[in-house]
Amino acid sequence: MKVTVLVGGVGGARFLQGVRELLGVTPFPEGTGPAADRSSSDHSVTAIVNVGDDAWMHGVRICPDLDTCMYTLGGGIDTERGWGREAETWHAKEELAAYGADPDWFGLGDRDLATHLIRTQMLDAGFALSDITAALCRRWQPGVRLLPATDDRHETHVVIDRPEGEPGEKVAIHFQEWWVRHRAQVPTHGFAQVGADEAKPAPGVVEAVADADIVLFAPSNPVVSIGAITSVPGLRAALRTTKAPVVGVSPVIDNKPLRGMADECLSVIGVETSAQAIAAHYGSRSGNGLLDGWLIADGNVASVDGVSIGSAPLLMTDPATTADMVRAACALVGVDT
Ligand code: GDP
Ligand code: FO1
Ligand code: CA
Repeated sequence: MKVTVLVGGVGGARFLQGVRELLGVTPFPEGTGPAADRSSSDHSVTAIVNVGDDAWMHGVRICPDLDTCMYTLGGGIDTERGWGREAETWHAKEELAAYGADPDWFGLGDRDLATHLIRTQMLDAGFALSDITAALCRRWQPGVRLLPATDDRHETHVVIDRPEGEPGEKVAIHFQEWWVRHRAQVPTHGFAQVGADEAKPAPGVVEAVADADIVLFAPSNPVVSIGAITSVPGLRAALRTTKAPVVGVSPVIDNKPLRGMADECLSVIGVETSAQAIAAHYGSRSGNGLLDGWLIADGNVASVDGVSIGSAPLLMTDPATTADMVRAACALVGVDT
């Protein structure tokens, strides 16, 4: 079976652990790693990963959601923080601060920096982000094919009131500045993808959607993770036309996101923080939207015409529990796992 999952960072990575637990490992890059020597799994899992968070900092390219997925699945993540490397040290950050280097609000860990240095060297040498990701995954063996949604620039920027500006004056800042520096606590008007006009899906992305047996939306941030992926030109059309059923999993339980600032993002686009409102925002494929199925937490309610609604425990406490959640998402549209 071919399973394709749209993912952001922490929520996406934990969901992928459940998918891998349920279906077994996918050799990635093809022909390498533990799964290559075993024909134990007839399944293949492809993750289409958000790149809207990506940024240049101190001359290196950071891809937080790709790295969060890679480190989580590869066993190198700092599980407390949810991003960056375990056993991290911060000497480079301290030295940069001693020089007064900008930005001083973003932390690059010493171990993590190695990933960014290799990525940046490969970008400079002309490699595509999708090829670089495959190269980095030779080390981490995530057991899932990780594809950036696009190899092109497609960064999320956030429109806020210009600090100390005239009333009504606005400015767009990079998503990381909004998220990390301002913690989303500034008057905010909207999101925009910089580069969206030119961007195209990375190689393999449209095929992964078109040829899938099921497409899943991880319980990732509906706005700046899933929304940023579906705004890559061609992605929405691929999702609307695939023969595979498309099933989303709610990132919200009892009207609260589990972590992160999904509620701030949702309120900017005028969507309530509820399983119902997020499902209505994604919409039904039988209408103009993206979903055939929507999995919500036991005890919650949602109803959208044309969308099958199911419920299950949605806390991703460990890969085995998350695997049950993935199984429930598949069963909702009659896909046996
Ligand atoms: P980010 O890129 O690191 O912000 O991570 P994602 O966009 O992939 O996921 C963030 C979302 O994951 C948040 O909105 C959380 O509500 C959701 N999330 C985190 N843990 C859980 C969980 O255990 N269950 C569910 N259903 N959602 C979760
Ligand atoms: N999040 C922070 O809150 N502060 C940081 O200094 C920070 C650094 C950082 C470096 C690499 C990386 O992959 C992620 C990093 N994050 C940091 C997390 C990241 O900003 C966000 O959580 C995501 O982009 C939202 O998904
Ligand atoms: Ca993210």
